[in-house]
Amino acid sequence: MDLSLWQYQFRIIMLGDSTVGKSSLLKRYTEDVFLESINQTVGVDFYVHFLEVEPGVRIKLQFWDTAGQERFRSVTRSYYRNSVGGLLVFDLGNRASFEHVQDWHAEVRERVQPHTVLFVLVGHKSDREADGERVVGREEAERLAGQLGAPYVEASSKTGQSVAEAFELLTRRVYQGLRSGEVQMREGWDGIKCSAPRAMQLRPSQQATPSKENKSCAC
Ligand SMILES: Nc1nc2c(ncn2[C@@H]2O[C@H](COP(=O)(O)OP(=O)(O)OP(=O)(O)O)[C@@H](O)[C@H]2O)c(=O)[nH]1
Ligand SMILES: [Mg+2]
Repeated sequence: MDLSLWQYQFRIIMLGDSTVGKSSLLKRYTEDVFLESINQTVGVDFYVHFLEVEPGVRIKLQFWDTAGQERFRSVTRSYYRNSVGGLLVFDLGNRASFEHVQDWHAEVRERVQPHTVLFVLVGHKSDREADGERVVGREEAERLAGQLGAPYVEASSKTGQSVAEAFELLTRRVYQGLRSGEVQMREGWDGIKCSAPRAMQLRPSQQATPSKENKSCAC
C-alpha cells in the first residue's frame, strides 16, 4: 500500500490531564504497543496514521499529542487553533481528570473560533475496573458527553480495548462533518487539507463528476 496516497488530512489534538494516557492511546493506535513506563510528553509530540473511511477515501491523520502538565500550556495552546478534531481523555480511576474535561473542552472551543472542533470523549484505562479502581461511572460520563455533544467511548491502551474505535469514531465524525458542511476547509486554516490530484487517482469516476467536498478543495 502506498501510504503517500491520501485525499484528506485531518489534524487531531489529544487533550486531558497529565498521566490520563494520551500518549499511550496514540502508541497503541499507531504502533500497537503499550509501555508501563513511558516518558511524560514535553510540549507536543507528533504522530501520523492513515485510515480508509470508505472504499477509496484515505485520510491522513496528523496527531498532536499535547503535554497535560500545566507548565507546557503556553506551548500546547498554540496547537488548538489548527485542529479539526479533539480526543478528550480522562482516567476512569482519577476523578479530578474527569472534572477537568469541561475546562479542556471550553479552552479549545474558545481558541479555535471561528472554526469548529469535533470531539470524542474517552474514559481511559478501563482495564483498571477489574482491580476495583473505577471512580467515574459510565452514566455520569455519558451525561457529560451528551452535554458536550460528543460520543463517549471507554478504552484501554493496556489491553487495546476500543482504542481503534475511539480514533475511528472521531475520524468518521470529522469526515461526516466535512460532507455535511458542519466543518469546512478554509484558507489559512490547517485543520483539514485535501489532495485533489490523488483523489482523482483513487476515484477516477470523480474526475467527471467531482463530489461536493472535492469541489471545495482549496489545494
Ligand atoms: N492500567 C493502565 N495504565 C495505563 C493505560 N494507558 C496508560 N497507562 C499508564 O499511565 C501512565 C501515563 O501514561 P501517558 O500515556 O504517559 O499519559 P499522558 O496523558 O500522555 O501524560 P502527559 O504526557 O504527562 O500529558 C503510564 O504509566 C502508562 O503506562 C491503560 O490503558 N491502563
Ligand atoms: Mg503524553
